Amino acid sequence: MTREQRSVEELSIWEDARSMLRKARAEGVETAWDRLEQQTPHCTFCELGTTCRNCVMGPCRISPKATKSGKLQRGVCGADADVIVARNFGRFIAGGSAGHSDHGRDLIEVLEAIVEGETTDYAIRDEAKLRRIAAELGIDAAERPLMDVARDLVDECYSDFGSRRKSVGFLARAPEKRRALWEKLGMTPRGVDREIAEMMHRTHMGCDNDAPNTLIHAARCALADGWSGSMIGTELSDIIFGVPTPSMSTANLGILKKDTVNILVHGHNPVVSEMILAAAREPQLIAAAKAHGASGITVGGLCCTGNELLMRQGIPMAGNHLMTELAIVTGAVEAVVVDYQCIMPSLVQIAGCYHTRFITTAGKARFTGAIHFDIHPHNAMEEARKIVQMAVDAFAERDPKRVEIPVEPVRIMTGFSNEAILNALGGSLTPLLDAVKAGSIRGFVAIVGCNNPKIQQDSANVGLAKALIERDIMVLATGCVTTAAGKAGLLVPEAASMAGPGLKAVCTALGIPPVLHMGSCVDNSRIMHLCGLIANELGVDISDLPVGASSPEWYSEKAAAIGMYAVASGVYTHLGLPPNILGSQTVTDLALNGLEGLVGASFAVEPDPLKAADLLDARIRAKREALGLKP
Ligand code: SF4
Ligand code: MSK
Repeated sequence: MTREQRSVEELSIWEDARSMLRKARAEGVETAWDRLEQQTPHCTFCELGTTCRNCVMGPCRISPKATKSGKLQRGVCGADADVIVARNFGRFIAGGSAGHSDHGRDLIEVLEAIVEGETTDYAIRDEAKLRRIAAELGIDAAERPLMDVARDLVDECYSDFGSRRKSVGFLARAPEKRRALWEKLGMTPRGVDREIAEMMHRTHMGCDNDAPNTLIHAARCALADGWSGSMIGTELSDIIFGVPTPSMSTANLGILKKDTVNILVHGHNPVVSEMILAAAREPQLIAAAKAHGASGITVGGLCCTGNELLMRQGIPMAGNHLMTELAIVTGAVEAVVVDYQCIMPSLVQIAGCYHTRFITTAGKARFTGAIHFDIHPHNAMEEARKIVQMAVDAFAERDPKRVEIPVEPVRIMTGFSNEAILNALGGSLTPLLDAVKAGSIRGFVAIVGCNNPKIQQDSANVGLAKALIERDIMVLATGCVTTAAGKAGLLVPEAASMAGPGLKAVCTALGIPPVLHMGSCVDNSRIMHLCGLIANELGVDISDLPVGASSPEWYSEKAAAIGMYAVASGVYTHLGLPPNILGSQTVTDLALNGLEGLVGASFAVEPDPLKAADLLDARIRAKREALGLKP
């Protein structure tokens, strides 16, 4: 039976998305929403997490109904639903942790190439931050030559990926109480690759067959991501490309220009996209674009590599996860240049429907049918120039009759690194904490993560952000929530008018929005660091703070890893839809309740953004009361 196609209004809250969905339908272009309909209903066993493919005695599946005969209650090896669900979830978390952390490792390799003189395309742009981070990690950083310090920092960061440490380097940023708790629970992350490898080992047939024990290690694996792999990615990106500072930019599909060569950068790592942007700003390539009749070159961002460039370079954002296909449908994109993660394979086919060049740049993220440039630190700028030239040449093939740019861009404010926040506060957290104590800011919620076509695009991301700021709860945004909040007008200082009276007064005084853009997915580590700083300042644990996290429209393994490290760090975390764990009562109870007793925080699942706001509000209220503050 074919289900009736949903209206474009049901699929997204945005006019730019709706217009492009209509155009895609008219032009016969298939999108993620079409494929979701084809995939629905999903396999119940897989949704519940009770399928196992970990060996070839299977695959096995566990019946959700407990039968009298006990049939289909255990896999061939004897694993029950609890074991299978926990193993699957553990591997899911390991996948996400690997994605963020391998991204972090790529930054170490770039820093190493700088130190060893293998590249001149990259440089240490923030010497002060390099010395500060090095000193924090115990390296003698004061008087020695910069490259000697940088070399030691490279070694220090690589060591975090190995097996010889008792705990990863940046863990010292967490409050002492938290670290003691992790130690007691066997959750202290020792090495990024070690925890990921051990997760894979534990979930092999015949290893860790105790669901809670498997989940403890899943938390440890995620903590290695949040407090090491991602944190290294963030800190080294700042050192190489600069610490973000507040600036203005624009967002939505209106950032594409009818008269410019339009290049979209997509993926996560700024290593390639920074070079594309630098090449696109070179006079000879701008002249080449003009020779083709364009007025210049626009570089726009998609997903998190867009966030990285938005934070540091102020580039405009074309869209978030579910806008990636639709951006090409405008017919106005000469090239989509990707690195890795969250890049739908369908982009190859959609680009093929237009004049768009789909260009891959990472050996670990090749797409059949794409144009590939193998980019490394030694050849990055040279290859970036070739890519931009290719985009310029493609402009001649653009069909103006197929171009539709549906909206005008909206203004957004970006660049809220922790350094920028501290700077805005005059160098100390005290004014911020005073506002929290006075109740002007009742608390903070980080809204992070993706889009998922199962949810009307950005309805929950935006609905939750609006509901929280109305209650004087400041929102911190990263990842794909950024463009959502930006399009809703929440990332400008004027949005203070949408906030409750206390938050409104603070934002107006500081000239900042009530929703602060703090970066990409790996930059959630900035938020963990900030939690550590605030907890240390107050002399409490992170779980005592009036804070929460939410991923209302998440889809990815990486988002699950972020949620897991947030909870394990003591941050109550809302998810708009559940992971595939509901087939195990034990695992579900642990995630929703049991973790509270262990780590002082748990997950909550709630699809309705207003009810989610109630849950987060209640949490903040309780934490404020416990700190002796008015709720
Ligand atoms: Fe089946 Fe056990 Fe093999 Fe999984 S590990 S496929 S449950 S026999
Ligand atoms: S890009 S992980 S869709 S936030 Fe970081 Fe967006 Fe989610 Fe990817």
